[in-house]
Amino acid sequence: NRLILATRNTGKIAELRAILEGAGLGIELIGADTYPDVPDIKETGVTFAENALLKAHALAKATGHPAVADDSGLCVDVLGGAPGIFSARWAGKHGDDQANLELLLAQLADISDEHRGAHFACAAALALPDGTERVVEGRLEGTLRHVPTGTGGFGYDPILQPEGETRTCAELTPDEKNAISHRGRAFRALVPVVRELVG
Ligand code: ITT
Repeated sequence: NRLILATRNTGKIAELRAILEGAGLGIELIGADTYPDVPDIKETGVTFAENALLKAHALAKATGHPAVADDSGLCVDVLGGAPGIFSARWAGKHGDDQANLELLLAQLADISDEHRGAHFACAAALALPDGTERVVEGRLEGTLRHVPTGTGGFGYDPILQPEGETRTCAELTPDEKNAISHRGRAFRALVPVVRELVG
């Protein structure tokens, strides 16, 4: 049996492989890049869960195999939850992590430390070719630094300091990040569901 990882984000793919292999799923994990002809999926949902399901269903239908998808983002308290589902294109161009992070820091320049609460959110969706679907969510609470620090991870990792940590997500090892992250939590919760529905 195959499980398609319905994402083109290389940072996510690396983390998903580590998380799912660590859970001992025993199913072959296939990146969406194996199916280059599947057109880009329009993320028209208004929640992480809706968008994750859209991506999982599109790949399951196109490939005839079960697919998991991740929709995720950074939700900033003082911005009412933004960038949220718009995290990947906050500065305009989809996937320009550097520009997104810089714009966000500029928007928060006058916000003091005690008001810099934020969390990462992740919806992990599973879809089968017959239309069966499941979705679970995970969060990582923290605060936002003023200056990016660390070289690990991707996206907004250099500015998110998890609760109880002195380092940013970009200073954690991959295993340390996966152990506490929104993505780690969501996909570990999805594992028993995959076992039940995919085998
Ligand atoms: P796919 O849709 O192909 O999965 P994407 O990059 O477009 O890839 P999203 O729409 O879910 O994915 O956008 C997620 C964005 O949220 C991503 O670009 C990052 O900027 C941010 N993000 C998500 N998880 C993160 C993490 O663990 N660390 C840092 N930033 C993260």
